[in-house]
Amino acid sequence: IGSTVLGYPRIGPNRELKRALESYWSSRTGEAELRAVARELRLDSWRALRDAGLDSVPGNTFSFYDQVLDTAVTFGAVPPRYAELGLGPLDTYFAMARGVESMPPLEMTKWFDTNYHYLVPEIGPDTRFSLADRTPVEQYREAAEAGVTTRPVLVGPLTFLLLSKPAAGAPEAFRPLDKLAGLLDAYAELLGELYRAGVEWVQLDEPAFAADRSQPELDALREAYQRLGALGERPNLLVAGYFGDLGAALQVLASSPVEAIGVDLVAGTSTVDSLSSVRGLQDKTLVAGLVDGRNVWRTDLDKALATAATLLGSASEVAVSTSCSLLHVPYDVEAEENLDPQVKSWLAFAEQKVREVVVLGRALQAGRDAVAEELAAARAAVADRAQADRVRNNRVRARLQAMRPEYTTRSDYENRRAAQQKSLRLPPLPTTTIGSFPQTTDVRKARAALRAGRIDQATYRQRMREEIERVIHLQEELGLDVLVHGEPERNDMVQYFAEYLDGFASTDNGWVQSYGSRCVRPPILFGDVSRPKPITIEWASYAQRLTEKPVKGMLTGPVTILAWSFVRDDQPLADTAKQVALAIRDEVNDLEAAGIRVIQVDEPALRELLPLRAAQHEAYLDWAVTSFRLATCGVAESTQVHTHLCYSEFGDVINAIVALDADVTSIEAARSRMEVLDDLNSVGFGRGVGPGVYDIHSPRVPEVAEVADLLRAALAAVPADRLWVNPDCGLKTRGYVEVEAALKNMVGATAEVRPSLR
Ligand code: THG
Ligand code: ZN
Repeated sequence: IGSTVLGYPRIGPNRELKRALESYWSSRTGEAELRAVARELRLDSWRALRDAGLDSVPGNTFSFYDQVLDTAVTFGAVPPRYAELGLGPLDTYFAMARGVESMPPLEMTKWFDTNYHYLVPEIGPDTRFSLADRTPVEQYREAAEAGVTTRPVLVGPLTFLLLSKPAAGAPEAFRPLDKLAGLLDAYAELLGELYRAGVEWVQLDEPAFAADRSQPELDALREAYQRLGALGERPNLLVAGYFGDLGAALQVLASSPVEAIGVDLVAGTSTVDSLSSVRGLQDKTLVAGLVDGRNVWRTDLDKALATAATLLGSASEVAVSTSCSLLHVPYDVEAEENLDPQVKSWLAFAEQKVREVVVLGRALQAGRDAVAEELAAARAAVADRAQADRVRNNRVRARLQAMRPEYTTRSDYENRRAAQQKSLRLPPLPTTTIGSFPQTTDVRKARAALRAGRIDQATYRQRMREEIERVIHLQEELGLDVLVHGEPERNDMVQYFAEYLDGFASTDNGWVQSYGSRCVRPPILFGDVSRPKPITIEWASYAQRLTEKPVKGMLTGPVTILAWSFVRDDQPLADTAKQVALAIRDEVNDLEAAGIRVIQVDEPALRELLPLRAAQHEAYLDWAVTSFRLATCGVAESTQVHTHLCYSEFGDVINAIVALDADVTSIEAARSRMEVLDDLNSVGFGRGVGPGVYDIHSPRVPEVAEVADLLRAALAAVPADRLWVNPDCGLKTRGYVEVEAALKNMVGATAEVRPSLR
């Protein structure tokens, strides 16, 4: 294998795929145009990877939406309700991904601990796997015709089933893993076809084994790779496990007949030490994930080579690779014209990481002298970053050193509640929204015009003020109780804050796929964090001056800012989190001083950053909770602290939600019919809660009766004096027509339920 990467971005260096998809979805272009764009993107990246000098080029890394959805389609696991729509193959695929008028899409959730989302396949006792689609074979041929030999990449059968959920109506005891044997038959058929097409190597991704797995799951892994390994006609198999240490799964794979194992030596911090006790690696290729596939720092090549040297005896071949697919980083740092040159010199995006892998591979094959210049350049960059003044801020460090327990505690909740009620005088079942209102074309245009220098600051601020005024008046007309300014000035809830904080850099084109055609531009957190001046006070206090009702100040919490940024790798995440928390604390305190009596600090990514292994949960939750409290505990009793958490799977973090000690917590619960409220009760959550009374992820406007029913259901679990009424997430991605109608019904339902409380 020599040198390789486990995967590559596919959205296009200038988001060509995003544009082609959205144009196809809006019927501005047809299938042929979409397929032509996709083909060009594939050819460009295959050629680029080959020309960069990789010994093995990954194939089948393209997707029109998501690789897990692709796997489901390849093996015929299309739920009947989508097949029955009677659409062509591509539109059936998009119906599963995005839904159609008559049918919601598959559920979407986070891919391990990344900010990428996959679609959750539904597997039932009746699912019949088959080789239903031959895209992996076709793309191998497509690359071969263009003169590039590729190594098709597939989601592994275990990871596929472990990420799937039981289809509705499956018996209680059914697990998707029960269908492994049938799925392996279909994989076997695909491997046979790939072999006959001339494929030499196939990569099977099994990141699910970087998380804790039961003995039956490890047994299933053994069974699967014994079975696939025993096939007579098959390519060589590379099984890649990434996002952490493989633990016991590494021995299972080493004992199996697969030819190569890919390990993540960046997130898998104990893998190198464990290798000496793994039996059976001697006749295999070890694909060493030495270059971080999901962060943007230049690799310390000397250190990587030293690590590689310690591996040389443990396997028959040591190949060099990225720790995981490069899907999680932007394409090319050279495209950034406005990045500070010093910070830029410390960075490597996907293209640069491919170069690093090639250099490491050459050094291992031909010796360090063969790449002396590249090694020297990397050494200089790493040394420059290590001693750079701008990375350290002694004031921030001293502040954290001086941190005392009272920085992270508030007075008793009952006292706070009384003080807040006196100040806010809210009716029972107070109504509010999560913070953002629809981002109109005008608002986006104004932001773009400011960036491009077509309008000046004063004009821009005037536009934003007009929008805020409109949103405040709308909320007053609707009769909401706690208002928001609507966040027209924010592009993204993390990027916006990063642009105003010291220690962060922002990119112009550093897009990373989040789901489907949607991308984010994660900021780069390179140094100690501080807030040079207030960020949101001007907008919040402008909004507050327009109304008698309380306006809620809206901030993003420290954990979410970390989760959705590229973070520094030169200090513990916990330390970085506390620095961010101090900056947010300054903003919280300034909002209070400006007369804002309700302040919401959102932590939608609290669950996402939870480590994959349970042994690390406690340490993570400890610093996550401390950071939130550090951000929010600087205010008076009478100031009401809210938080908002997305996604309703709280199981592992539910105690942490209690520990955040927010006065009011809003969560997604509309889709789970308020079940989360019982979970919260079971851990003694006795604070205000806004369970989200309608699902904003669909354009459907809820009926008054429907919302009233949900409110009554919620009142069965939460006393009236702690229940809040709100949509289940921000309204940014919706349109005004449906938002006005939905909020009107929400307020109407509240008015209908309130009299029964007296
Ligand atoms: N911000 C960031 N990460 C996130 C979210 C976020 N991860 C989880 C969740 N929210 C993902 N959701 C989205 C929703 C919409 C978009 C991206 C992620 C989106 N992006 C625009 C696009 O691709 O066209 C670009 C936005 C921009 O102009 O900055 O619509 O909220 N960081
Ligand atoms: Zn949300």
